[in-house]
Amino acid sequence: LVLENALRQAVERQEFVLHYQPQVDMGSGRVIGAEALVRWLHPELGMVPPARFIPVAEDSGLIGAIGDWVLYEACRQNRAWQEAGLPAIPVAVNLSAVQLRQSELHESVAELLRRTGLESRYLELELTERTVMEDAEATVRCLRRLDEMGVMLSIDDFGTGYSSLSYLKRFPIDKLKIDQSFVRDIVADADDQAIAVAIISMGHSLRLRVIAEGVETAEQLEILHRHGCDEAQGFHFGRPMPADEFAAYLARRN
Ligand code: G
Ligand code: G
Ligand code: MN
Ligand code: NA
Repeated sequence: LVLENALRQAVERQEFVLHYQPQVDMGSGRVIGAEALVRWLHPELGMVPPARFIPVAEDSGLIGAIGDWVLYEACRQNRAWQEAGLPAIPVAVNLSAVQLRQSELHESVAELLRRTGLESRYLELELTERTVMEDAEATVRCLRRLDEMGVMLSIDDFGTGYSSLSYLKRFPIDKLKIDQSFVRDIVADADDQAIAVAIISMGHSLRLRVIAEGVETAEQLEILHRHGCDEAQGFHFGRPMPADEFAAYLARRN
């Protein structure tokens, strides 16, 4: 409850910032995306990680206001980068289950794109495997509307839940994100490697792009690249960083 009250104030006082983590094309080495990750800078507690406050936000209903702000800020920032002449890349925003269940989600996303002037193809929405499978029929309808608008869609933490393959086929998604738990020990653990390879192969069979999360070393990268993984994200390329640092990184790398 203490955290919930502090979070309520944080919404009013605008204590949130977004950090951005690069996503890199394995073939060319170019930055082809950025994942926006929210940070809460509390005046006394310091930086509160999202893993601590997002669940509180979901239970208290504050996720609506926080999620709206995150979406707006990511789109506004991405549009500003484009206007400053930086290479145009999509920004990926994490959506919680509560946000996906809003019946008017596609309308608020359309309104947000109008307001910020960002083209829909430069917004990507990340949904976890758990979130999309929770109410798969409703998810299909919702994702179809977003897909028709031209928004990119990806499944986050893939491999940690259990997707029905028939639903995976019906979701109009663009990308699978291999969960970092399979990447961490991919060099030494044959089972993790087998799972990652299976996800890449299945993703490609369904004509999806596949990105590996949590890539920290050149050895991990080499194995993933050898097995045809399309993209990578992780500390090996860059940590989540403040907007100005990310802009400098993007300008330097591309
Ligand atoms: O940022 P960090 O690397 O600590 O992220 C921890 C978790 O918080 C991840 O599971 C990430 O998806 C989630 N997260 C980060 N930013 C957001 C956000 O804006 N909305 C939601 N729903 N989850 C987020
Ligand atoms: O669940 P989601 O994929 O949205 O969360 C991303 C989380 O993973 C963030 O907390 C981010 O800081 C973290 N992360 C990103 N890259 C790496 C990495 O290379 N290693 C580790 N251990 N964590 C990472
Ligand atoms: Mn994510
Ligand atoms: Na993830």
